[in-house]
Amino acid sequence: MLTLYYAKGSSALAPHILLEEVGAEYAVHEVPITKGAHNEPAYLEINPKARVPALMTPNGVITENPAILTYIAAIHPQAHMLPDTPFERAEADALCAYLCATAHVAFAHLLRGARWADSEEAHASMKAKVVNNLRDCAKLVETHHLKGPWAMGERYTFCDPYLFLMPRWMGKVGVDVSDYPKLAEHHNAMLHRPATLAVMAVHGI
Ligand SMILES: N[C@@H](CCC(=O)N[C@@H](CS)C(=O)NCC(=O)O)C(=O)O
Repeated sequence: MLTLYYAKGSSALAPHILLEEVGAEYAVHEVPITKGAHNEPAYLEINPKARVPALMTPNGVITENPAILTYIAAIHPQAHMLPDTPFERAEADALCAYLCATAHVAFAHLLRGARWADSEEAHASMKAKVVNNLRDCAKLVETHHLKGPWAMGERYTFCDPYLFLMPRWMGKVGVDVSDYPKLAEHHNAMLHRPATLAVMAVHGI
């Protein structure tokens, strides 16, 4: 049995959608980060990083979206969510790494500046960079990481629900996804999948 620790509207949307897509047997456990539940001792025992998502598996806990997504894909081979060749697998991993280490971190500078600096002035300066940094990320992904209609081309794979998050981050700072036609088409296609809609309903978005 798998248990996904998630917060509503967070990046846990990605593995949550993938769990639905593959028809996994799973439970969910809400960790309301707006109430600080991710900093409570009980949750820190699950994920000492104090972040969601985390996935409890029969072998232990997995953290970090790229690792959680590939694990879900790997243990549900019938759902065919991994790319077919080692090269394509590396391309999909590169997209997930970029979303995790660059795009999500660029977005985090909006509200989490205290991680990197103490002064109000520094926080304001970091916030001011978010729009342009997310524009750069969107252009890069649109040009180099999104084959269309799905990230890896004709077939939906484990990285698509993660890519779904990017227009959400962009929208929070007023960057319009329609400026990026392939990304907009991808987002729209995601919004037509029953798994996406079912999970969005659980998250109340
Ligand atoms: N690199 C991590 C990032 C996880 C992350 O930052 N999650 C956010 C929610 S989207 C969180 O838990 N934020 C709480 C905080 O920053 O205190 C991953 O991809 O899983």
